[in-house]
Amino acid sequence: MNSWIISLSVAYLLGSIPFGYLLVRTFNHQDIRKTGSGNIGATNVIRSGAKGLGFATLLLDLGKAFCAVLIAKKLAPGNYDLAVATAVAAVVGHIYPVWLGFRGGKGVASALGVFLALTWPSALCILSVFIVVVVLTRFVSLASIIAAATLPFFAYFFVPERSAIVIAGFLLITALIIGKHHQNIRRLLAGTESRFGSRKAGN
Ligand code: NKO
Repeated sequence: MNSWIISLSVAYLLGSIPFGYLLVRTFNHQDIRKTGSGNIGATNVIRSGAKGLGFATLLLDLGKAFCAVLIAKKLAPGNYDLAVATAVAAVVGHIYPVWLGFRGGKGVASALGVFLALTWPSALCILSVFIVVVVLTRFVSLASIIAAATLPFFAYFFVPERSAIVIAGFLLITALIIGKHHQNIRRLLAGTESRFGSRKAGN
């Protein structure tokens, strides 16, 4: 029981570190939430003109989530239910950080981080889907939504255990990511979503 409490709270806290917001505030003295899409994720940091900070945001958001799952695996080796619940806690921390009034990112980089630690072949498949959609459409948001939708299938295929908690965890991560992209979905349907590499801010 102790390992559950420790893993889930450490994962939430790690996940809730808003690296995109912190890096842009520290180095560019701007509030990333007030530019472009207003998101604190790597895409919007790059969109704001801070390429280096954007890549750092991607790596740090991915890394914090990866570490959260590694800690769970160390605390309770072989407990896959706990590892998946911890993955959910890390993504929830990123999307709903207490520090930013529970208004955080969209969970894309952190989902990739947790799946790299949970079942890396599934992460590579999800990443491939993401890359194909970005190359074809240049919509990062659409790539994130489609990658998130395929995530439970790849994860189900590659996981060593298929308990109810594991499956519910995968579906929850997908639902959280797609739900957080509701404004992007509206813009995609309206034809006003900004494409990666274009200067237009996607409000
Ligand atoms: O600002 O609303 P926006 O247009 O920024 O952002 C939409 C975007 C938000 O997500 C991010 C995260 C960083 C994406 C950088 C892509 C680098 C490669 C990572 C691939 C992840 C694929 C796995 C997806 C799992 C669901 O969507």
